[in-house]
Amino acid sequence: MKKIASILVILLTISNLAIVGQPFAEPPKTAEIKIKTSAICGMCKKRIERDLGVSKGIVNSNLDLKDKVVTITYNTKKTSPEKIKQVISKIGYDADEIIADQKSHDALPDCCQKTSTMHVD
Ligand SMILES: [Cu+2]
Repeated sequence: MKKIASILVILLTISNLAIVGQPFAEPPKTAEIKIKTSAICGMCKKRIERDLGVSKGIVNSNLDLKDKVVTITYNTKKTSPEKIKQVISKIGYDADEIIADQKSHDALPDCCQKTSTMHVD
């Protein structure tokens, strides 16, 4: 009878662990930020989302071409809004108060550059 009781305790402990998951790991700390960019077209959107996707600490990004605002979910332990803005600048786009890296911007296809007149609506 004692044996059964101890097996029950063990089983309960295991199922508890399974529910809690990793009991000692802290929950991932993520935050969301919205950054205004100088994106113009669908290529810009793809380029920014792709490059952000491979950047350290970025969990998810989605650029809305209507207002050119990219919504980014990031790991607060691995990156910061300042670093993310630098990443966007390095891709070739303005990010809020951070101006696009000139070299990266000039390497973009003509239609994606800020001076482009092809997309004026
Ligand atoms: Cu573009």
